[in-house]
Amino acid sequence: MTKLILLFCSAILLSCSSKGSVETIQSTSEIKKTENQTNTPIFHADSAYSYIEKQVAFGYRIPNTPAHKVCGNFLSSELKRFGAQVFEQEAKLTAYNGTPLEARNIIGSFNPDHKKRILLFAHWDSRPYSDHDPNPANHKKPLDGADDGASGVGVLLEIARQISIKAPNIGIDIIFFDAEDYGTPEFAKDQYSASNDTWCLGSRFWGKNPHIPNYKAEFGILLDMVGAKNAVFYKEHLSMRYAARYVEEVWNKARNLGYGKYFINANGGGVIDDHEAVIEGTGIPCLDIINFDPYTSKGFGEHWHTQKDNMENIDKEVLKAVGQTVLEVIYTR
Ligand code: AHN
Ligand code: ZN
Repeated sequence: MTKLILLFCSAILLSCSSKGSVETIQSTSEIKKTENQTNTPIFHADSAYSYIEKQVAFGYRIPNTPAHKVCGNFLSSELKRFGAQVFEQEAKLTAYNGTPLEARNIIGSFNPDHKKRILLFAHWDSRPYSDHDPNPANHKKPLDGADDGASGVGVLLEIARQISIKAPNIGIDIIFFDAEDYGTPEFAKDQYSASNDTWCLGSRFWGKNPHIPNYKAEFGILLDMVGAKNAVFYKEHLSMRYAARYVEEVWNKARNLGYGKYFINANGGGVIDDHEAVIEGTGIPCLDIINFDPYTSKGFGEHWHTQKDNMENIDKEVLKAVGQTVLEVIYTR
């Protein structure tokens, strides 16, 4: 009898606790959800913006110049400060017109022993010419490169800062490539070859001589011109050819975060950029987040390779969209 009563009681208890546990399950799943949303650190667009200002304030980051040297030292020391193992790769390269360029690729590795890695990269040099400026008197003038160069680096420095605060579950390599933007200017196309390989000299060198032999990463993301007002990021051609599943992942994450107005869910054109040499040299699938609109005559924004590529054209909301999306990709792995 006592056994029966006990059984009866435990049945009531069980039903109570099971009811309770259902509630607990519901609430933990809710907690889990909010936890997941905050698992990804918050990208501080103000910080990325100041990093862009800082680079521009050094002056033109043109290889062989003092401003270039000082800016390179700064980038390297910031990566170290954030706990990265830093490799500096120096290379003597040759510009389209025969000018020898003292180039420097700057590489920061976080969690260097982890097998699972993502590669993030941008170019840190700025173009010595404004050859697409509407005023021909400006064609031979250097430009600030707030968007073209500094924006990608600024976003990656803020990502590095976030990694230093909270380590992700994977290894991250950040590469700042040099001498991307020394390609044959419009005004010299009759005199010199204007082939694609006058661009992206730093990444071409690294592709053939990676800082670690047989360097591998699951995939790579290039950030190029990710800071201008009204930027649009279409799915770039080479990226779709070699890294379609990662393009879809990045664009889906951006849309889910509410950045679908920047990350357009459509194919755009192909561009010459640093991802090509990385893909060719290492076989790592890479994608390019680049402001290129195939439905405009210039493709790149109106400010591209003009004197207007300055701080006035930098939009924190765009930096936020790109930076938060990339952080989401990193911290959901
Ligand atoms: C051209 O398509 C000529 N250039 C794209 C690479 C680039 C230049 N990115 C920034 N500046
Ligand atoms: Zn450029």
